[in-house]
Amino acid sequence: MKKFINISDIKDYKSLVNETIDLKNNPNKFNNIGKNKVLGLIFFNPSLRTRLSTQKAALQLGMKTLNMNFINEGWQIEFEDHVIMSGNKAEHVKEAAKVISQYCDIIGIRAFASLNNRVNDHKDIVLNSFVDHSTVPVLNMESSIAHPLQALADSITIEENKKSLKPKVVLTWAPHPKALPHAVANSFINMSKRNDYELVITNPEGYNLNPEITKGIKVLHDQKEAFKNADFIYAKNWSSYDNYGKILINDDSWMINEDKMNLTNNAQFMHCLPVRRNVVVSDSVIDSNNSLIIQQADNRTYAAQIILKKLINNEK
Ligand code: AN0
Ligand code: CP
Repeated sequence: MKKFINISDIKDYKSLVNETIDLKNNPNKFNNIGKNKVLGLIFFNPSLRTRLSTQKAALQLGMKTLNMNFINEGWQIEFEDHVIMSGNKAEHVKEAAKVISQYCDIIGIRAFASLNNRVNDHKDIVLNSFVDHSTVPVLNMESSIAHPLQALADSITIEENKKSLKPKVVLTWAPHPKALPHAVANSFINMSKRNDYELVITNPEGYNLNPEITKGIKVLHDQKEAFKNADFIYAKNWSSYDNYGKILINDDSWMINEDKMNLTNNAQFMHCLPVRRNVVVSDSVIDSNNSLIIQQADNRTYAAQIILKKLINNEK
């Protein structure tokens, strides 16, 4: 693997899941393969889990890490070609990516969607500029359109907890006061397609996701109908895709609560975190024995570790 940008970079998904579970049972198995190598973690947005779990993954492979937070530490970077750089942006990605590549053997990038220009967000300009101009492998730590490390951790969590071969997995929209990106939902769907899940998406009208990604998947606007017989409820907010980046309604009747969980097949609750309690999901659901949120966050370490291993060794 020369880069990890999207779920499609994984060739054999099932064997990767098995390798990751194996690694979780023996996390120090490859503790020397990253010796004398450096992972650079570059953040254009905040993070808790991604920042710490990816560092931990690197440490467990014997790698060292460098962190830089471009929100308030770096020069403002220009990503457009052929511009006269007389404004606020002091440095072009062409130089920044090559310079960072000299200090790091792998570069992780976090760069969320702007949510104000769908065409540009689709181009995933920040991440792809680093792919184009770096001379070392690039790791997606959530870009405009994808969060594949989260999706890999989520599928490990489902594998560990599923009670049937083909569980019913429901991806449900939930309310949120801020406009959020589509990346987590997109990668969750792309990951589910690689697994034997019965995936159902439920969201209010106006909140359908990118039709190219949801093609062939059942989308219901009736949340309670969708919850029937579900084995896993994966909650996530996203802003409108059609009316790009906008909050159309913030219907709090879409919050996940016990009454809705009672419609399911004793489903387990999932969320990528961070989560707003009693907005997205009630305390009673998030604190119940059926909540998998902490296990999901734990699995982020092993997801990152297996991907770093493949990037270090250029394995399939
Ligand atoms: C981000 C999002 O929805 O993409 C990150 C999730 C991992 N969430 C927030 O900004 C709250
Ligand atoms: N789930 C996740 O990516 O969390 P952070 O935004 O805290 O990294």
